[in-house]
Amino acid sequence: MSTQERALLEAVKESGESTLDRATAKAKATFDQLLNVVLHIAVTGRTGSGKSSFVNVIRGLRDDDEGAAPTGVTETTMERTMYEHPTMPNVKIWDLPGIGSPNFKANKYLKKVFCICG
Ligand SMILES: Nc1nc2c(ncn2[C@@H]2O[C@H](COP(=O)(O)OP(=O)(O)OP(=O)(O)O)[C@@H](O)[C@H]2O)c(=O)[nH]1
Ligand SMILES: [Mg+2]
Repeated sequence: MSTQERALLEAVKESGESTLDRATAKAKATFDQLLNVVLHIAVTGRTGSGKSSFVNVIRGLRDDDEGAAPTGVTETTMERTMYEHPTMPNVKIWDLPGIGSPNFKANKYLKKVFCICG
């Protein structure tokens, strides 16, 4: 038996399936599942710390490009906004308001931004 055949047999055994076809189908299903995973990344921090600028850089945009997150020297982002990654549509980047301003006090932040009640 060749090294390749031994490796194949070992892979089928490790998959917990009885045949190569079944192991292949299982691997494909797992792979498809992984491709469908949505990754949400939330960017938070103090007002004016550069969150929206960071989101734009991650998306390969300049601040004045169309579709870029608005940036500014005064408090700018007033509600959570989702942006898609340019090449990975399953990656969602959330630009959040700044924390700690009178509009978004630290102790009310989560409730106000995510409507988490309780
Ligand atoms: N010098 C410098 N300025 C930056 C940097 N990142 C952002 N800025 C500037 O800082 C200011 C605030 O940037 P924003 O990205 O709007 O900050 P923010 O955290 O989204 O602000 P809010 O939406 O108000 O919470 C803007 O004038 C940006 O151009 C940086 O890395 N260096
Ligand atoms: Mg902002």
